[in-house]
Amino acid sequence: MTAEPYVPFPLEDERIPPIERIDLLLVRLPFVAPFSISSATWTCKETWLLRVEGGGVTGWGECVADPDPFYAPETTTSVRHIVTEFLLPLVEPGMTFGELDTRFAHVRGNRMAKATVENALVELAAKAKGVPLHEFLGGPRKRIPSGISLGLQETPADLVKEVAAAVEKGYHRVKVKVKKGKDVDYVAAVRDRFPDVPLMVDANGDYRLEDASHLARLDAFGLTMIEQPLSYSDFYEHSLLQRELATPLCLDESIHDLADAKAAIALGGCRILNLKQGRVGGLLESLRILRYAASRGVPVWSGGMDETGIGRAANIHLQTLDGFTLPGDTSETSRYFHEDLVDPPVVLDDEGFIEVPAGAGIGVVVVPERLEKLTVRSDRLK
Ligand code: OSB
Ligand code: MG
Repeated sequence: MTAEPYVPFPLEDERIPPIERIDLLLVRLPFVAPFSISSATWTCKETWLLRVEGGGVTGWGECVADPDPFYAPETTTSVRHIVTEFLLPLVEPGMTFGELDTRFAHVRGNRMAKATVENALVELAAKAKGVPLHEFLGGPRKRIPSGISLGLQETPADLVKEVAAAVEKGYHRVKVKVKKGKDVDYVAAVRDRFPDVPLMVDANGDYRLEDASHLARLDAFGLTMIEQPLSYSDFYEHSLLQRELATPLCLDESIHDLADAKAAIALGGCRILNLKQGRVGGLLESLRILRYAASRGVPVWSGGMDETGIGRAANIHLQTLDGFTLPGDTSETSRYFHEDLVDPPVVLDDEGFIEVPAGAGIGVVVVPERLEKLTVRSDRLK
């Protein structure tokens, strides 16, 4: 079997602008409420921002790795190591993003670290050109649909209350976290109250193949999908599980790159993809996955990593591209933060859509006083 010829994206021919200064900032933003998934609880967003300055403009890249390895193997500490020791030394102004991608391929894995650097450089290049990120990537100016991810709750009644608030706000679809012992009863309570709301669940790998008949009970609720029911490292058992379920499976943390997406789709391990640009190495690899999934008729939506306004904006711009066929996990800023680093905050319009920022690059402005207040460590790298 011969591989299809690879058609490069316009982004691959864009060039990295001159760079005068690079800073790696560790920021910590308290959440409005703790956020729990089956494998972790977070009370704040703590992550790296990479700030790259040159030619009078600034590019920002936000890392999606957490301080802990409870969602994915990379951590803030591993990202710092990989970014400073291995990735930044490969960056040369004047080279194209295609060339950068080829160089980065020599560093195996560590795709959250790669995305941090690539995001900052792509934003710098878009700003140097004076164009919004979505345009730089080839996406039209349009609104994107909203979606919300609700953390694990104490009781089904608590969850119903959260869902009611989300529906009231106008979110286009609601995702609820589940784990063993907090699943069927919780979903049943939500469905009882909201028979028609587009609803899905995310287990973050809490189940095993032996739980197939239990998970099949979720088929009764008309969920749009079940996200990552099995291990963060599996495609094969997901393919076996999918045969036992009517509800489509979606993979999140087991997809790190295009090769993973191809394997998972070919095996039947997922019928829908959660694409997090920060998890798959950045925007270029996201374009590849998006194109591949579209060619296979696989719906894609944009996941989130409870990002600050910087990563949130990058996700919003990316979602203007064809291939994002379902509402994702892009919610209002206020769902996570009383105070964000950037202005303006993400808000829903009266039809539950999110506007794409119009300015150059990510189109949102980092507010210096808030950045200073929320930065807990700062390293000048160049
Ligand atoms: O599994 O999609 C996930 C947040 C952190 C880590 C993993 C996940 C999530 C979310 C929240 O579901 C998505 C968001 O609101 O940004
Ligand atoms: Mg998920």
